Amino acid sequence: MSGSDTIAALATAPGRGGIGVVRVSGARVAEIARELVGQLPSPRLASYLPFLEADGSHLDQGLVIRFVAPHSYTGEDVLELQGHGGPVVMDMLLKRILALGVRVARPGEFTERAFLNGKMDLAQAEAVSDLIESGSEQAARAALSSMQGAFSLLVKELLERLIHLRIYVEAALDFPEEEIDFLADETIYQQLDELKKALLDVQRSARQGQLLKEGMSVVIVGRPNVGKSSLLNRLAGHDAAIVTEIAGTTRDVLREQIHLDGLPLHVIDTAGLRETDDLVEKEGIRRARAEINKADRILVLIDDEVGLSAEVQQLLDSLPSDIPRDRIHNKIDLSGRSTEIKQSEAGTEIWLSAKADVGIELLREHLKSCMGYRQNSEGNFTARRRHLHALGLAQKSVLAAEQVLRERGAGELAAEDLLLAQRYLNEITGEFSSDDLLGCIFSSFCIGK
Ligand SMILES: Nc1nc2c(ncn2[C@@H]2O[C@H](COP(=O)(O)OP(=O)(O)O)[C@@H](O)[C@H]2O)c(=O)[nH]1
Ligand SMILES: [Mg+2]
Repeated sequence: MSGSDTIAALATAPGRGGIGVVRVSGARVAEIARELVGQLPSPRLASYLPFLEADGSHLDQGLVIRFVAPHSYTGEDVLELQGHGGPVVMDMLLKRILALGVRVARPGEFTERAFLNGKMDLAQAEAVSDLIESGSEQAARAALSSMQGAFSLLVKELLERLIHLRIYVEAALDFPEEEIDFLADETIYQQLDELKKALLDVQRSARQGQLLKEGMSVVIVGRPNVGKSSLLNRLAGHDAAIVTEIAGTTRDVLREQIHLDGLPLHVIDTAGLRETDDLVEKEGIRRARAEINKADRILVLIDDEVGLSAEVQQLLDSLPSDIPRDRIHNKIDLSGRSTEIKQSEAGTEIWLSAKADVGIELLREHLKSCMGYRQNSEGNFTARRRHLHALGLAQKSVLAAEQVLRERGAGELAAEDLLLAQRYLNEITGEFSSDDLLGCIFSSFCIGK
């Protein structure tokens, strides 16, 4: 990245503040410093100096810190100027720096340079923004941990397993005259199993991390009139949806964005699922099904007076099996049951009343814990949809590799699938490690003998 232009931007929020920070990064920093503060400040030391206009008059004074490449945030020469945090003063300072031939930084450009200069990988760079954007203490802690490399480390461990496996498979292909038939060797399958398990673990944690960061979308489904819209209103804290005793009231998909202790939750109310000839309701049900398939979690609402009827059972059976679901038994004010939460084979079951406002707290707590809200948030990290996608593709490729190996003993195809899986994992951290694989092969196998 040396030779890239020098950029500057206000690093603190615009507006009034005790201090405002302008950051400059790039090859011309030393020159800018001489012009702006009349000297080259010692690296990493805070120097209290006047900021100079072109004619030598003072425009402000404050602390100046110079960082010398590569020991800076961006990995380039960096100058940080801490002036008085008023919009006019900051503007004057920035203008003066730009007049020295510096360009205004694009959003995220400092971090982008940090990534390009190898100061952090892509997942870490993304976590920087997640940390700044975080809406809850949990999310902030998790983002920090991603920024410090917790997630990247897990990905790196997966990559190591994967590369190890590839060495095995590729060696078998490169040296078919070797006496041992690597591909028939059980260790390959053992390694495959371990890799699959590790991949699942990381996927699970990343999923959690993504919920914490991006929030969880929860769709409320159930037979007509069980109280879905009432529950949505209760969670939202206002009358978002129309509630009547007429079955089929809700036809459109309704969304409410709420926060549970800072964790974003997208609650989606849908038309009741039933057979109907009403054209509008039919369309509503079609849309409800579409929402269900996209949801992170399904709340199946059941009228506690009716219980698990054949219709409810049918509805439960019709839900996608790969999305977690909870059974919420509503209207306990009518059935006379008391509020309760319990784990059963069917998942979590909660008894409450949306109308009487009983047991809603149990549901809120449950949803929070599904999103990774824990008092002790150690081990959490944030992840993004992109990461989950890449992990999913890597998993698919690994499964494909296993299949062609087991069913056809096709080492070449398996090697290709494994290489693909490696690419997907590399996408997460953004590092394209070309084929350093050969180096690995030679160092871990005694080929020459
Ligand atoms: N007694 C009682 N009635 C409820 C409760 N929840 C909803 N209802 C009533 O059930 C009817 C249908 O509610 P609604 O929220 O529109 O159900 P939806 O069709 O599933 O959206 C309305 O008359 C609500 O007032 C509850 O917890 N207890
Ligand atoms: Mg409704």
